[in-house]
Amino acid sequence: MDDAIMQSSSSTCSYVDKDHSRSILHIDLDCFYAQVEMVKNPKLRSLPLGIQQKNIVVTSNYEARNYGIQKCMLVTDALKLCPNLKLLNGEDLHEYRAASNKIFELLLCWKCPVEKLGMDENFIDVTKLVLDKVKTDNHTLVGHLYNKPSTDCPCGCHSRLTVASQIANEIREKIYSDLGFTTCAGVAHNKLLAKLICPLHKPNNQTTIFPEHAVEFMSTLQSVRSIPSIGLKTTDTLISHKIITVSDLQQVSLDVLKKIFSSDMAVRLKSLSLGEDTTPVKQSGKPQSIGLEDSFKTVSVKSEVEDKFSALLQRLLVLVREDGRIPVSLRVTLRKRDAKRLSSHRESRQCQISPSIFTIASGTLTITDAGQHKLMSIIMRLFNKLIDLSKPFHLTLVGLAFTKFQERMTGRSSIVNYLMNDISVQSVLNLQNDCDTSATSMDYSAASPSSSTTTDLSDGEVEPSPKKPKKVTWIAKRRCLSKEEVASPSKLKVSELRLNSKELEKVSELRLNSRDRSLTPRASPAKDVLSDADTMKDVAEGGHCDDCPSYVDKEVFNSLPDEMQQELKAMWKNPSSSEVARSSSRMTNKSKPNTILKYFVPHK
Ligand code: DCP
Ligand code: MG
Ligand code: MG
Repeated sequence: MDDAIMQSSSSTCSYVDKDHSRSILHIDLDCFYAQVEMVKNPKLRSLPLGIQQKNIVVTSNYEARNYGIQKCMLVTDALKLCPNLKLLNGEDLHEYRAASNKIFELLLCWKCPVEKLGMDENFIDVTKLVLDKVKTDNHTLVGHLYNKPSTDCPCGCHSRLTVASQIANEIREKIYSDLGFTTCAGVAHNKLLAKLICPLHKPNNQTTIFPEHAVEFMSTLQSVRSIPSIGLKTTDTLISHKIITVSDLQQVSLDVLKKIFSSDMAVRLKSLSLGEDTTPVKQSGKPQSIGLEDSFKTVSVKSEVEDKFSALLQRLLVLVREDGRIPVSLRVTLRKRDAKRLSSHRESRQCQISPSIFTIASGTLTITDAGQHKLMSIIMRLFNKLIDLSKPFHLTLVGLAFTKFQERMTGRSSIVNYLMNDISVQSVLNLQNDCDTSATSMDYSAASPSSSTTTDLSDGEVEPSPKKPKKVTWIAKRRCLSKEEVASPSKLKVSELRLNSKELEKVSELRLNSRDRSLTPRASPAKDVLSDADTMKDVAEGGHCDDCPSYVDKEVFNSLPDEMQQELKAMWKNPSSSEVARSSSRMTNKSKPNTILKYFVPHK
């Protein structure tokens, strides 16, 4: 690296001034896919085992690694190293995902923020837990320590990280005793160091690093690419400026970096090279999208593509069923090979789909044959838009993903959110009666999650995304709605609540759109189909809700989450202070887009 762009890193090593208050763990499963197979079939433990996807060994157990087998090695090369290698097909990720979810759920038991990172890794912020424990007794570090400390850090981080190492050990033991998996853990005061130190003593071990050794540890990383948030493009740019190792990055002056990158990026890169990272552990929820891809040599015939999609869809539906949310958007991805240029590129198209394609039976997401048929026709329609069938085509990958889901919030949030959430989906129904076609020029670009993905709203299977309750968007699409596509399963929530209450009486000139309700797929007949008369009727039989007004269906009330029951009770005690009451008072204001009004259609 050029001397001219180097500066001494000593001035940036003053770790004592930095904030070391957090205690972060990074936990990674050992040879994950292989372990899942070994837990399922313990006889495999003594064999060298490789997990094969296509012609690649994506991972292998440590027995096989003794032969020199590495992740993502060609099967042929792996077999040369270890002719006795037992190979299992790992293309169906179903069981790996299930194991991953079990581990995540187990980690939640510590009541600390857990951030899932890929299938076999999680960050856990144990700061609070450590603060509770650090006051008691003397603590001994568990596992390895990256370098002995020369002096104690005045902020007390050594003691805290020592306690964190005990918690890491406790968690790892629990994962092993409950689920049978061995893991590695990294313990540090930030995510970057915890992740990078984690694999230092593999397998089945853990390593702690104190902040004072961050700079030195980072300087041992050979490539800037080893830093998790430095991607391929940044790596290439750095390399083109002869910044290759993390040590190079530590030494290059910030001014020089600012000439190459934006100021923020330059500062971030510099910090990362020094092992500094302030990003929080963000509690993971459900994934934003659920997708599968299938890659192959070449497919050039439409019927073959259809078969590939059909097989993918079957597998994807299993995942969606497990997830439990109702998909409202579907993306199709193709990788096209350009035979002339010997290159390939991906293209995607997505469209919104009606939640009514799915049904909820006994709390489980299901899809009928007709629903599957419909999904296949949507997929092939998107495919037709991506491929000009009048010309030859060569595909090397097809992918399917459900990219948006209808939230089914319960209890955790205000009842107003519960309702609002529905409103965004529900409102499309109202557009049957309330249409303004002049709004078709609405800019839809915001709905596209990435530049490589186009959101196709011209498809028949349209329904507004729950997160984007833009009335005009729905208006633009309303002409495409077929009868069965206008149902909203979330509508059931309204039916369940039977908000045919005093609040609703305030807008007695409004009526529930009974046609919409009868289309609610999730609803049992007893609950979902309320006639106009029902909406004002007293249904006070059954249930144990002593505080309920007489017009409330007590059975339905009792089936609501506790928090929601409490919220309703509070509302009934003091209507003026409740969110719902506020919502209902807004109901007469037609200009507000997100009011409960959207559930109702004015009498004609
Ligand atoms: N995986 C994959 N393709 C890759 C890398 C990994 O399909 N290029 C899969 C197989 C792994 C799993 O992801 O089992 C987790 O990846 P890790 O990098 O954590 O590797 P392992 O858990 O297999 O091994 P290690 O013990 O090194 O963590
Ligand atoms: Mg792993
Ligand atoms: Mg991993």
